[in-house]
Amino acid sequence: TILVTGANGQLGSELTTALKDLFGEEQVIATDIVQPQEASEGPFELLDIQDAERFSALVDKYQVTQIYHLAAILSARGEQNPVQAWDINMNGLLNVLNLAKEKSLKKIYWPSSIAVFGPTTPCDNTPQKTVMEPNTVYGISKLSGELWCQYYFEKFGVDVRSLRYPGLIGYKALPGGGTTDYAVDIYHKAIEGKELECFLSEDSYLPMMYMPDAVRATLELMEAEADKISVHTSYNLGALSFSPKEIYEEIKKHYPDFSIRYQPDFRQAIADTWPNSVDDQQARDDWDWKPEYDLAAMTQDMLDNLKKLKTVSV
Ligand code: VAH
Repeated sequence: TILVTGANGQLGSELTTALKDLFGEEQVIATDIVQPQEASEGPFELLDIQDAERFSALVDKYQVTQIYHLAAILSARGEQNPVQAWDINMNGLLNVLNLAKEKSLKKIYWPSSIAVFGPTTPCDNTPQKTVMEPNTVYGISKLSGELWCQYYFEKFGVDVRSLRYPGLIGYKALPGGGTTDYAVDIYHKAIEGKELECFLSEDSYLPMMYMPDAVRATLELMEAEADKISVHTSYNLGALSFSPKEIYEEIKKHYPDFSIRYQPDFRQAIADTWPNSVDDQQARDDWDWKPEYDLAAMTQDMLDNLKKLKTVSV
């Protein structure tokens, strides 16, 4: 059985569905700190990832063999309350790693992020191994988390796998509290006929990825033979890179009247410290990673699906 934390989140909701499709509804236990807004098929349990006792009890109750630990505080929200973000992100991960060690769980998945890089990192085609001096609490927690994952692998043989996701863009659930959230919001605004007030400047390049690629990458990494995995911190994972201006121009091809206003706020300073693009050769070599969606294909698919969803809900 697989247990997913943060299952209501932007990534969690999509990965939970994909895992259910693969392994069966009853084999995937969705957990989150709040009830899901829409009831879905299959088991759901409330779980605060910092509650080690309840976590352990759930693992026993469902005879869990794998955990996808997705619950976390994202970059922008983390800066509002740094110590709390650190506690949630680190205690949650350490609870998972300890459970894996004590109960000999088969596999753990834990997402890292391009936020592990910082102002001193080379920002174009950022290498797998490079200078890492993140200056957000989220980035610090992800970098520390990567090292904890490697530590548990080396000392205790825990099979924990991880990807440094870029900004993720999907139509099913909204992100919450990230620096890349504008790239999801922009599609909603275009369809609603509203102007986007963009919290990043027009030329802020960031690495991004369409959700189907992110979900596929995750499942491919988790299905790969253990001896193919050479990186035990976290893999760089690339797909596309664009600026607010470029995604805006692409959407304008579909909605010529769409307008955008640039109003950079504190998130600009975060974006400025992150790469423009990453080198993901190691993931390509080890387990054959290859992205499918470019900006045009993603935009077409996002708009088609969002339109469908909005018509249903009206
Ligand atoms: C954030 N989307 O903005 C997350 C992230 C690539 C960045 O991990 O905080």
